[in-house]
Amino acid sequence: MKLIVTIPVFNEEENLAEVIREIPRSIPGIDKVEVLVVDDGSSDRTCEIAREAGADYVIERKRNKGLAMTFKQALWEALIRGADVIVNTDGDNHYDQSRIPELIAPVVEGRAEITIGSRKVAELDHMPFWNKHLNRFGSWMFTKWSGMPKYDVSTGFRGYSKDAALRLQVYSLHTYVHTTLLSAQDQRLGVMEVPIKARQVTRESRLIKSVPSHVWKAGENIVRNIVLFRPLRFFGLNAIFLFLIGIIPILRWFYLYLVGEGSGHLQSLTLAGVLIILSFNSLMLGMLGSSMGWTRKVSEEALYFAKRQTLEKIMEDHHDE
Ligand SMILES: Nc1nc2c(ncn2[C@@H]2O[C@H](COP(=O)(O)OP(=O)(O)O)[C@@H](O)[C@H]2O)c(=O)[nH]1
Ligand SMILES: [Mg+2]
Repeated sequence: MKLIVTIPVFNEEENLAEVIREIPRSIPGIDKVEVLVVDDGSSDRTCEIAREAGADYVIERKRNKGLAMTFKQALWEALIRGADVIVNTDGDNHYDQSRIPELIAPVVEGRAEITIGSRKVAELDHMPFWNKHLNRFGSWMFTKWSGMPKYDVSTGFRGYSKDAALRLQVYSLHTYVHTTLLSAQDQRLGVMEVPIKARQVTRESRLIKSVPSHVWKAGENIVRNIVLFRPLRFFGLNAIFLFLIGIIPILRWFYLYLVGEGSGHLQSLTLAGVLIILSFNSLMLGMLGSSMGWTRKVSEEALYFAKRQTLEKIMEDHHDE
């Protein structure tokens, strides 16, 4: 069984060597551990440092395409190099790589297809105030909307089975953390949390250029992915909300009518009518989104089989060489 640890990086010359060196190269039950770095157009010495520190594969990209696309590529690059299990970690030394054996254990034993190296964000005393509270708010919204258990959604330290890596979809250009969890939930992949500790990172975040821009991008990402994966829940809740506030003026009017004061109240009845129409519209959008979801699932299934076949072919050709 082969484990490949993938690290998507962007200008990580300061910390990458330490990260790579800390990755355990022998793990019980695993025959081979390899490290694969995907560089996203760094302008510093990241690639050289990755090689010097012992990365088995360094994939260099000349142009920055963002973390989500790089992560997606990293999964595929690991698969075509024969990975049975994949761990993705960050290049900033935030996570303790010595926890990798614990992180992959449920995947290796077949108890889960995806594991999440979960930090206790509430207890991270070194996370800046705004990052921490906005992170917690984002996670709370995400949990409420998705109906998922309360995971540490924004952690990048995760383990994936080969099948999960083939099946996961990344519907984002910014961060992959939310979209992959929703995709896992959508396909009923088994997700488990493994508690880990995270270190303080002093360098500036590569992902969070400024707090408002990150809130905007991550917020947009979450909303779009919820609309994509849980349309009936999103629009249905909206429909119920609109219906409930729309029905109040009608009930009020009905009461007044019963007690003989039913004339007038045209304004509130008009508002009620508008709200109820909007509520039905929202429900219809939910139904439409849900129908489109089935089409998406069919395409995803077709893509999964195509990728699996391509992978088998690549592995066979590799054996023949
Ligand atoms: N490929 C790629 N990786 C990125 C980009 N931005 C951040 N990363 C990497 O993604 C990981 C997480 O980024 P980081 O700055 O630590 O994000 P934070 O921990 O959420 O603040 C690190 O390994 C970064 O090198 C990017 O634009 N492209
Ligand atoms: Mg980080």
